[in-house]
Amino acid sequence: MKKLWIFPLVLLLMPFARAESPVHNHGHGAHAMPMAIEGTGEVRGLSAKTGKIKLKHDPIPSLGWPAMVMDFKVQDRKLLDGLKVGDVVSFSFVSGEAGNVVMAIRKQGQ
Ligand SMILES: [Cu+2]
Repeated sequence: MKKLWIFPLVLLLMPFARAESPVHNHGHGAHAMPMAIEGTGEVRGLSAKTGKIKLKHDPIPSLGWPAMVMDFKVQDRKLLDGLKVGDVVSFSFVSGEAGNVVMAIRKQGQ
């Protein structure tokens, strides 16, 4: 009769297996469904208030995107600290149901 108690045990453990620590949610996780995509570009605008950044990005072949100017959300508004219009950046983002969300961004050469 072992199976009878193993099943509830699995159910009990599931919430722990599913919980994702926000600390680890930085775009490198193998657990994240949308893969982080790398890009480079130039900052055209940003708003810490709305948590958005406008980037003129280079082509992104893995998505079939040509170079363009577009808005991204940022995963954390702190990512915008120290950035200004005109900065050349490399960044990683995920493209999914929540839109295009920058997970990491840094000035090139840093
Ligand atoms: Cu684009």
